[in-house]
Amino acid sequence: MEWFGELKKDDPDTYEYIKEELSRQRDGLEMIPSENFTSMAVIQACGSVLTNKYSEGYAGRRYYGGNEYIDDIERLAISRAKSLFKVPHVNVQPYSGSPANLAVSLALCRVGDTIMGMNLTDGGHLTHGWKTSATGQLFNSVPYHVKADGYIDLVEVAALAEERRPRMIWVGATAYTREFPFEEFAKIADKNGAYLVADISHIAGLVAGGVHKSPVDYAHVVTTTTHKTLRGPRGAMIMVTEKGLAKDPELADKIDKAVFPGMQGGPHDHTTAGIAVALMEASRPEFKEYARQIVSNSRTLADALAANGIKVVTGGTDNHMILIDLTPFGNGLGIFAQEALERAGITVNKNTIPGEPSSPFYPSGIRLGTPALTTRGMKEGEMRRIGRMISDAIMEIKGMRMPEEKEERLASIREFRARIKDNARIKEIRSDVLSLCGSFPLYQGFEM
Ligand code: DSN
Repeated sequence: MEWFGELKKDDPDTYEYIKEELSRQRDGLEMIPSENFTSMAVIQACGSVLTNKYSEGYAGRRYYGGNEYIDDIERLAISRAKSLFKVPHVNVQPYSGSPANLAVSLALCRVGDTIMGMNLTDGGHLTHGWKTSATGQLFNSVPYHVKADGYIDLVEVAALAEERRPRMIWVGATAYTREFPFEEFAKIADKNGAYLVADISHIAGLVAGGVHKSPVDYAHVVTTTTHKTLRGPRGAMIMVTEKGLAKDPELADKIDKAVFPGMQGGPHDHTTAGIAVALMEASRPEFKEYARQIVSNSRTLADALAANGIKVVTGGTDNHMILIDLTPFGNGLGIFAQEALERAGITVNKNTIPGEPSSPFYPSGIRLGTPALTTRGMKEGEMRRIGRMISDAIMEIKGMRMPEEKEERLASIREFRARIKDNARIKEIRSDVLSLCGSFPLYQGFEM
């Protein structure tokens, strides 16, 4: 049977959109640091008959019949995760990172407890206590920050923990380009009797590949999404460490109960199968080389950008991600840089920078990374070429300014979007991107 043959026949509209998205992924440089290209094996597991099954509960303890093979799949994913990350307990059922983090918060804390996490506009994640997230509304959230140089302010973390005595401290971020100081966080958490929870969503593949320190000896609980550097399907895992079980022998049970029945119903078994496949792939020797290459690419790209006159937060990177500070061009210009790059076929996302002078919706930076390009096989030479393209595209926002009024802002973005379409340099970069993509085929041999 032709793969997608039925979809093409039954629902040509949906089929066409998927086909267009495949072309978009193939013909552009995907540089959102939280995205990646899974293997076809992962896609096949996710696109399987497992999507038909209900299996509330855990392996061997389900609320539905017919779960013999689902149990095998979930056990396989768990045992691979345990061995890859060297932890005694793993839950692979969270639908994604945000529910995983809320489940951990509910398992470890009571409503109203004090929690600490990195401030959102400094690079922290919504679910680490930001005011508009349930984690910021249910708990008394005390944010910590980065210093002017962009590195986490450990002196502030220690002082806040001592003063506010949090029940739980998050270490992890969504826009932080330096190695996380897990050991220093553990000292602070232990001294104040707090749980330390490491959210390694962004760096899980780097930890698995041995190019970022693992939090497992330091944190009580570790959460991660599975679709970023780990290169699996969209999903998440919660891991309980030996240190966590030593602090509370019932921790694993509390986490499992918080996921189901606390927060979720039936697990997405097709995703669990995709996670199992991705974990197997991440345990192969070639994944270590992949992780090493991601970081080398990221460092080379950061150097190339800096050499071309672009300001990089902290002056560089230790991981897969780079944060560009656009304030030398003006405040709140992230959207313009994102639009210019998108028109050139380079996908990044606007992002806040430390000490953000504008707002999360109109931030002053862009965030980009190398996991997906590294999956396509690109190396240092390509990063230098891409560094030049990105710098040149960013130069095209020179002279822009973000107006104060909302209506004026929207008009200004619309006007920029229309103008950048006909920009000669952006057109040149677009053809360079296309030729580069042609040399690094994606999902070769797969056609729709
Ligand atoms: N949205 C993810 C990211 O892009 O980093 C985090 O949830």
